[in-house]
Amino acid sequence: MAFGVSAPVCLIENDENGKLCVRKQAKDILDGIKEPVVVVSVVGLYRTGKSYLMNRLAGQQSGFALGGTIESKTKGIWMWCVPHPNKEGHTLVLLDTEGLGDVKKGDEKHDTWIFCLAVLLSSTLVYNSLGVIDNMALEKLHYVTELTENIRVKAEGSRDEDESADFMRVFPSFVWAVRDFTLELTMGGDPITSDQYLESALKLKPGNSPQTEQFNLPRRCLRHFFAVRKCFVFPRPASTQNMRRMEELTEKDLDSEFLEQANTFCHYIYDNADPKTVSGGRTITGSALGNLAEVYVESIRSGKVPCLENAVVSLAKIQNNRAVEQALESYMTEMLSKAQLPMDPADLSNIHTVAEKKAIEGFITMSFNDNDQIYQKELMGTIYDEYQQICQQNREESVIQCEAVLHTVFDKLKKGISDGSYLKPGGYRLYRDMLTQLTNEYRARSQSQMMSEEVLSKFLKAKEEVGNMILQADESLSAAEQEKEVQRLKNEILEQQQRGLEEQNRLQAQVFKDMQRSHKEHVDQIIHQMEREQERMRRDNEQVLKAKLREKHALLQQGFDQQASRLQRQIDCLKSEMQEEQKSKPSKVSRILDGVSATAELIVPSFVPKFVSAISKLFK
Ligand SMILES: Nc1nc2c(ncn2[C@@H]2O[C@H](COP(=O)(O)OP(=O)(O)OP(=O)(O)O)[C@@H](O)[C@H]2O)c(=O)[nH]1
Ligand SMILES: [Mg+2]
Repeated sequence: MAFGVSAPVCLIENDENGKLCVRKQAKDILDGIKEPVVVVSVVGLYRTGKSYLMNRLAGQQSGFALGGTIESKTKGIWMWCVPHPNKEGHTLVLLDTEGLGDVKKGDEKHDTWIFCLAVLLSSTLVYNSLGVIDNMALEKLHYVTELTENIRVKAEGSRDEDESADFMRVFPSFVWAVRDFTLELTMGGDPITSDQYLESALKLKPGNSPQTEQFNLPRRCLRHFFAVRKCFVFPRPASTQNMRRMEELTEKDLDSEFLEQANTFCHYIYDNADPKTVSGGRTITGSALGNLAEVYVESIRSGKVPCLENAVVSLAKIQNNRAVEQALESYMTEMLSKAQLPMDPADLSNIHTVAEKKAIEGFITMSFNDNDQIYQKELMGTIYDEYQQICQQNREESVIQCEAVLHTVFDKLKKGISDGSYLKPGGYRLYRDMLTQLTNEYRARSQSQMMSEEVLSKFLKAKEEVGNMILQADESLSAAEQEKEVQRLKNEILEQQQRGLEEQNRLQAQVFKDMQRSHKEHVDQIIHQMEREQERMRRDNEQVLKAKLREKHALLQQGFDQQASRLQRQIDCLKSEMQEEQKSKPSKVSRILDGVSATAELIVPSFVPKFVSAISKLFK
């Protein structure tokens, strides 16, 4: 299987001052990814075949550099973005990390941060180790026991009582890949699955002596932080001789059982690894992942503990400003390429509707925790202003075209006036007939133009004086006839002005119709997005709940009654939180509606929103 074309690049490494930094090349690649990302990272001790396993996930023989010697190879965190093999519209981001525990590095904290970053950036974390899952293997995984010191979920001052639920909700799912596994998977003579193998290795010991505590700690951390745990065991892939040149080996040179396991592992990841989300159930795109990496690395650089809640706030600011910018850009590009001014306002409105829909879609995918729709309202207002400018330009273009027609059509009349042809007895009749004939001709030639009547109205008003002059000069008419004619002329001008006004009213009605459509589009899309996020959040919570119930059951079975009842309290809390969340849905929706409608009213005073289809569904 081969589905990646790009090559791995370094995402995070030490700069010349020995501090972690995000590499621009990788950031640029992520910036270009506007679709959701499934992020799989691998961590583990150095020289354990991590890079090789990641290459298999990329469907490639080579990519992440392998080392054939005892020296550690991968430095920092490397990234490889490939199209997701079976989730359309998703990118699979593989993160290969520097091997942990290389004594030559002499910087323990560096390893800790690599581990934390892998946890923070991924949606699935693969822990890779050689041999068996025994106490030693778990002791080497001490990084999990330090997660609570090195990662904060909530911002300062709002630390939750049940921190493990917070971690569980935001942490990736956990996969333990045991390499060079030579044992048989049986327990008490019965075959067991690799998952059962992992769970039995994570069993807690009763008692609370310091030794027992030390034994239980990594196990408890794994059980408490990672709601979804999975294990795969792999036999040795090839002979020692061959393994030094793994990159050159074809499938037939590899052990068939290894191949089978590797395929099962890869398919498990493709089918089950979720898109990366941050607190609140929000799926993030590649570009947001790049920003997230920068935010976390920045806090580590400045000596702070990375905090998920703060990161989401920083990320939201960056993402939302960019989301508004890009949505506007998309709107303008679409409008400028499709609209050919002057054009029928209804056609222009249709182009605007499509362009706005696309822009909102783009905005919604990219924006982030725009809780009070602050940025979306900004987008709504700016698109409206841009659209009004385009409409104004459309009117101006239409005026230019109408005036050109007017100029050509009424040229004859102008000539007649200037050479005095109408200044004679019976001249007024001639003038009037000519005016009527040319007015009809003008209308016939400019009827498709929205400003046609308005332009004509101004023209006729300007000609009122000349008409009166010709009338006064026409001696063939009696004073009474002249008087009647003056009145008729006045009425005619008024009628024409009325036509112009009606034309303008039709344009105004179009503005309201546009606003109505735009409002509906914004609300529909926000609610749709909110539903997706809530669904995701509900799933995350249910996963946490299930894990806690499972854990409680296990604790009771092993006689940890006190811990089990503490867990029960956490379960009750979580359940009531979930109920509250469900109950608050209608009020959230009406807050959104109020906010967006208020913005629409600000933009177009006296705008009355028509309520939208999606809402009735939500109140059921
Ligand atoms: N024993 C064993 N060796 C493997 C396995 N997979 C790959 N190797 C070999 O182990 C060596 C190291 O593989 P890498 O994939 O570079 O290991 P790594 O964990 O990424 O190493 P670092 O980047 O240094 O941490 C290479 O020679 C591989 O060919 C495996 O399953 N078992
Ligand atoms: Mg490596």
